[in-house]
Order: sequence, then C-alpha cells, then structure tokens
Amino acid sequence: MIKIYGTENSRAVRPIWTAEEMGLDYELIMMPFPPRVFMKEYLDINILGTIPFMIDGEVEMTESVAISQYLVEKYGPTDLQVKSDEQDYPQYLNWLFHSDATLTFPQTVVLRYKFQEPGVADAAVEGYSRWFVSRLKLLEKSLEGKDFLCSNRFTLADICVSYAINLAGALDIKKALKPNIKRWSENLFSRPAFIKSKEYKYEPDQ
Ligand SMILES: N[C@@H](CCC(=O)N[C@@H](CS)C(=O)NCC(=O)O)C(=O)O
Repeated sequence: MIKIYGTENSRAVRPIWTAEEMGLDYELIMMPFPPRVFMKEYLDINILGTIPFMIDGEVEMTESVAISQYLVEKYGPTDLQVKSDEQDYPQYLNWLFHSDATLTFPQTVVLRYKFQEPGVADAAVEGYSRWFVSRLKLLEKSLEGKDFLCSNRFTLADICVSYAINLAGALDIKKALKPNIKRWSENLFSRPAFIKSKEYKYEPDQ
C-alpha cells in the first residue's frame, strides 16, 4: 500500500490532496514538525528528514510535486493529469516546476527566519517575502478570467501552485492575495478533498 509521511501545513498537502481527489487507498503517517528534531527515527526512513516522503513498494520519493505526478500517472487515468498530447501540456509542466522552483523557494527562507530562527536574519524575512510576492505576477496574470491554470479544468497544476498560496497564509504574507489569486484559491480551498487533507493531524500516541 502507498505510505505517505507528512506534517500539518507542509508540502505533504500536495500528495495528500492528490490522493484524496483520486480516492486512493493509502496510509498516512502524520509526524510532529520538524521530525528531524521531534521524531529522529524518521531520519532512518528519509535521510534528508524532509516532508513529504512516500513509499510505494520498492519506490521511495522525497519531492512533493514528483510524488503527486507519480500518483496521477501511475494510478490514473484522472483528469488531474494533463497528458502530453493536450495543448496545455507545456504550461502544465511549467506550472508544476514553477510551484516549487519559483514560488515555495523564497517562502522556505521566510519560514526558517520568521519562525524557526527568529532574530537571526530579519532582513531576509522582509526581502524574501517581497521577492515571493513579486514572483506571483505570472500567476495573477494567467488567472485573468480563468478558474483553473490549465486545460479549463482542475488539475495537478492547481494543487501544486495553490499550496504556495496556502503557505503564504501560514507565513502571514497578506500581499499574496491579489484579486485573481484570491478568487481562484478560495474556490480550490473549498474542495472537499482539500478540506480533508487539512484535517489530518499529528496525534502523539499515533
Ligand atoms: N522540494 C521538497 C522540499 C521538502 C521540504 O523542504 N519540506 C519542508 C516542509 S514543507 C521540510 O521538510 N521542512 C523540515 C526541515 O527542513 O527539517 C518538496 O517539495 O517536497
């Protein structure tokens, strides 16, 4: 059975939300954050200590977008996947990479210096928050008059990119909620599968 390791509000939301949308049977292990400090035995499972981590038989994966892509491709067919013969396929790929390489990258710096090591690099919190907001230009423009990023339907691109908006809320980056992004993300975050993915919590005696 597919096994996903996660923590609340982490990038694990991406594969969990994906699995919920697809109705997959999977086992979820919720951990305290960060597990490298509060659940050190996790390092024996994932040497990086990062979240999420997925095991599926012989398969082990550490990247939230790649895990989500693996789930739709291996356990589809599902409309969440944009196939290579569809017109929006290049855009789909671009959004999947954009979601982490461009959007959550600056957020990681904010998370670290705002919450994990406050006072160590306050200028980085300010600078990378601004950088993140500036990098939302493409998303805001692309959503003009649209409910979804690709192929006029809800896809993995919406899941992976909107996670950055969800994280912006947790990081209190209010300027992220530009009008189109606000409308689009509120619609996505009202989906039952997303709401369910946020309900999973770490229970100490789990
Ligand atoms: N590129 C990886 C990044 C994984 C990652 O850094 N996750 C964060 C949580 S969202 C993490 O593991 N933080 C805990 C730590 O660094 O100890 C992915 O998308 O899954």
